[in-house]
Amino acid sequence: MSIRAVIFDLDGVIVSTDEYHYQAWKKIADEEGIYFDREINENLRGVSRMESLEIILKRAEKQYSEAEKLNLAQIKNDFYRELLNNLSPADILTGVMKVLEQLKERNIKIAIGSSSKNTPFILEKIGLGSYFDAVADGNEIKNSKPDPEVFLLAAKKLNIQPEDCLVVEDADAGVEAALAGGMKVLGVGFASNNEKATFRAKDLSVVDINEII
Ligand code: B16
Ligand code: MG
Repeated sequence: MSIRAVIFDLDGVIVSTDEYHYQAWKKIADEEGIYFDREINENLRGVSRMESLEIILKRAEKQYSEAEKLNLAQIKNDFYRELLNNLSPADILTGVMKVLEQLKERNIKIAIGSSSKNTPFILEKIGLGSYFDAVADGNEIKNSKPDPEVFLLAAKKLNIQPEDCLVVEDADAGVEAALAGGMKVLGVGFASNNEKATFRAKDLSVVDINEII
């Protein structure tokens, strides 16, 4: 297989910020009296902040104006950023550094492709601020996953053709996005059950990247 670059999703693949997203949205939902649980939260994986809010507001009894929605998203993000302050290199998920080092040894390019506008902050907090060859994130795209825009942007920044890229994703929306972009995809975590993924694994600790590419 001609893989020349690996593009990693951030939240749920490199670091478990997904739990902090849940806690912050849960606080907003509780304050607004809207039902929200971990199962509904699974639908927010990989989708943008405003789209996540829309999914939560589907269960609201009242209609929210655009200004109210922007305000709620801002409050959520402020609380989420407070939670992110606890992040450190110790929060990098199991197996991640082993795989990244294996790829560097083989001169395979590595990038981040994340829907999160907090990507630069998170990468700094976990000590990987200048580790990747390219970073494409929610600040630079119009359409979030399942649209392939963020992964195509990462490939473009690396100057590698999409068909030569492998994406590592934890979200069904991210698996869809990678395939729509003409890339191969390794589903981990929640997406390890996604049968559309080219490869699947519980997490990166059980992956020998040299066997895949
Ligand atoms: P933010 P990923 C995604 O990150 C999260 O999975 C998703 O839950 C979140 O809504 C989205 O980022 C936007 O995040 O509010 O920080 O801009 O999985 O694409 O790395
Ligand atoms: Mg993710």
